[in-house]
Amino acid sequence: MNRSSDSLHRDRIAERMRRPRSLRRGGPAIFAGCLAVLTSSISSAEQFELGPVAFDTGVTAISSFQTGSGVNYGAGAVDDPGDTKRTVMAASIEPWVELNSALGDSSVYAAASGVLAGSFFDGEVGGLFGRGGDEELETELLHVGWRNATFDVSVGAQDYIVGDGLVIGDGNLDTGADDGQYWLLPFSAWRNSAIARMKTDWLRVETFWLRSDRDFGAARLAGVNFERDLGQDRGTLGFMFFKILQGNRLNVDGMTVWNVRGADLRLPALAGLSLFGEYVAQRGDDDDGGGRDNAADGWYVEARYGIDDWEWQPAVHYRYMRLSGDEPDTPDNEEYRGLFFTTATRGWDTWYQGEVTGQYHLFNQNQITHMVKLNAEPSPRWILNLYYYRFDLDEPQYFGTPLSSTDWSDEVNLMVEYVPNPKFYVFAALAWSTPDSAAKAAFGDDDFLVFETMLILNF
Ligand SMILES: [Ca+2]
Ligand SMILES: [Ca+2]
Ligand SMILES: [Ca+2]
Repeated sequence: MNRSSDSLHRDRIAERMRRPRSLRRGGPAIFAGCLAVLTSSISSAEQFELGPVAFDTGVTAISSFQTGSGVNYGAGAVDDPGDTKRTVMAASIEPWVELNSALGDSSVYAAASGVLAGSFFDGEVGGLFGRGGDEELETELLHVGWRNATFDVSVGAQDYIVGDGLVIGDGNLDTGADDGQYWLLPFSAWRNSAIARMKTDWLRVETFWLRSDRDFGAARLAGVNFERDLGQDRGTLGFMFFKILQGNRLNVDGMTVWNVRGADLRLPALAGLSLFGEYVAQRGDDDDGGGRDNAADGWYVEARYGIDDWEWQPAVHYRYMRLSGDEPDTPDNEEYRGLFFTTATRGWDTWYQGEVTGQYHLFNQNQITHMVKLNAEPSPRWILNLYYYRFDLDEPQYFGTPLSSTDWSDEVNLMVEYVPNPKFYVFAALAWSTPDSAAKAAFGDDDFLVFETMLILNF
């Protein structure tokens, strides 16, 4: 199927594309704890005081190289069909400053940053969006807030992630045209926001109003999130509700979202085992899709078993995830929408699933995923990850184009991470994906192979 002229398909995919990839300073602990210590200190920067105001400043630089063959299973890049080999480099640099000023028992805080980003050579491997020569200079963080031991209120451009970012994570879809690149993810802040948080001993409550970037249709949403920490090493439970007040091209205007989740839940009898799971109901009206009722569901369960006593601290993970697809013979819209999922909150697989499939073809929509992941730490500086994914469609259609099968693809990813010091992070991965009958019908028969590296430097 030649998709180069299918602008709707391209738009819809583009809307759901999010580049994973920056170990953002102050972000969530990356990679299930193994990098947590390193990444929390990766934000080392200059600190100084001017009168009552404490300043933190720094610069984050990211660069990447990717090369792919058998692009889109041999169909070639979407923006240049037949071009089955692609190479792209990208780079971004982000100076940032954070301010804090104590006011008795409370404090006022603010942050600002700007990003210069660009792409070189062919352009994004899949050719969905992002070409060599794309560049952008734009503000990223720009917010102020006030907090004390119980309350925290902030407004402006800031990051906001709920849970591990399956639904609310990235407020800015990185595209070449608007953000200079698509894979480094220097842009993640909501373009505007108002967030009020309250923290008590037994519950955290957050109310939020968020506006995304233009690539996400300048979506406006408002909601509430509750989180209960079950105590030392017992995990977290969460509940969230929000409504999308305006969604434009996303066809999500009018959607309501209900979400319950559990993270890192432990069983006293089975040390080493931790459980994760989440359920998302997407309801309300599909106002931009003719007012149909939304009736979509998404959920996953995941188990991790780690052997901390062993020298390399190996761990095995298994995940099953099901995200509903639209059933053509019903009036309701059963198509689950990936919305604002982010990346690398618990590993590169949250929530880009598969370095090929998750980045170029399936975007947490009409999708069934089995994931097996093995990881180990040969030394405190080295992390190895091996993934096997099996992907199916939930319904036999690809972004609305009917197919005769749901059998999508199989994929293996091998990743190496190296953290020689707290200011430097190196990532390299080899990803191999082979199409099954549905992906063969939608794209082609060839294996899609990608090699990719990334460097992050904080100074
Ligand atoms: Ca954007
Ligand atoms: Ca982003
Ligand atoms: Ca339907």
